[in-house]
Amino acid sequence: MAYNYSVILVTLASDGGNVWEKPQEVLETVADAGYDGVDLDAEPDRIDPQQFNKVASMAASLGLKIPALICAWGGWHAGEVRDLASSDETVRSYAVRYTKKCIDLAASLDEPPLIEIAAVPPQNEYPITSMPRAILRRNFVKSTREIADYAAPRGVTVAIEPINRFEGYAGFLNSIVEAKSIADEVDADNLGVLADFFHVNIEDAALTDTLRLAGDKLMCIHLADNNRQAPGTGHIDFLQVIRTLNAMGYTGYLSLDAVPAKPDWKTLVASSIRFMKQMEQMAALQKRIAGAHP
Ligand SMILES: [Mn+2]
Repeated sequence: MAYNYSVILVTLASDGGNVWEKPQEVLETVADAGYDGVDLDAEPDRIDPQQFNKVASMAASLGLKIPALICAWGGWHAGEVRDLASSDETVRSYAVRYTKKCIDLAASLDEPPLIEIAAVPPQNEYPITSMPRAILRRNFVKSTREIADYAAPRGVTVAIEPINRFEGYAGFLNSIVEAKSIADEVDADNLGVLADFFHVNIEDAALTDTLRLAGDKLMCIHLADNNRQAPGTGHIDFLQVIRTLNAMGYTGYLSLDAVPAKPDWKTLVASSIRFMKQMEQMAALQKRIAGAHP
C-alpha cells in the first residue's frame, strides 16, 4: 500500500530551509519531491497567526496537508521549561496550558492535525533521573488526561512521543513500551503513541516488534535512520519496516524527522521519500514473487 509522507519543517530551519523566512521555496521543494504534507511548528504565542495562516494556505494551494503540529518540549527547542511530568504544580500546569493553546491552534484548521506530547525535564540527569519514576508517571498521566479531555471535543488527536534518555527524563518515558502503557491507562479514544525511529532504535526492542506492540495505538511515525539522518543511510531495515506496516494496516503518516539536515536540506527531503517509495515497491515485488507459481 502507498503511505503518506510529511516533513517536520522545523528540522530544516537551522540548515537553510526556514519555512517562516522563505515559505514558497520550502513548501515547493517539499511538494515537488512528492510529499503529502508538512508538519508545522506549534508556537501559538510566538508565531504570528497571520503568518501561520499564510503558510498553511500556501501549503494547501500546493496540495500539502498539515497532518501534525510539532510541539516543542526540550529547552533547546522550546526556549523555556515545558515539563508535563513536573511535581511543581506551577511548572506542570504551565506546560498543560501551552499544550491546550496548541490544541486550539490545531482545532482552528479545517482538518485538525495531530499533536505530540513528551516528557522532558528542565535539565537532563543522565544516566538516571533523581526523581522517582512512579511520581513522574503519576504527574504525566494527570497531564495527559487533562490534555486528552481538552482535545477530544475539539477533534484533535494526541500522541505520546517517547524521547531517548539523553534528551528526555533518563529512565522515564523513553520507550514505546512505556508510552503504550500510559496510553492504555488513560484510555482515551483520541490518545495514542508516536514512534520516532531515532528514539526507538536507542530505547526499545527490535523496531518491527515495537511497531507491532504499538499496534492500533500507533498514530504517527517520525522518520529517520538510526543515525538520525535520511532513511537508508544507517542500519534500520526499512524494507522490513514497510512489510510490518503493511501487515498492520497502518494508515498514519510517516513524517521526516532527520537532524541536522545533511548533506543539505533539499537533498535530504528529496532522497528520503525516493528511498521510502523504493522500499514500498520492493515490498510489493516480494509479495508478487511469493504469490507467483513456477
Ligand atoms: Mn520526533
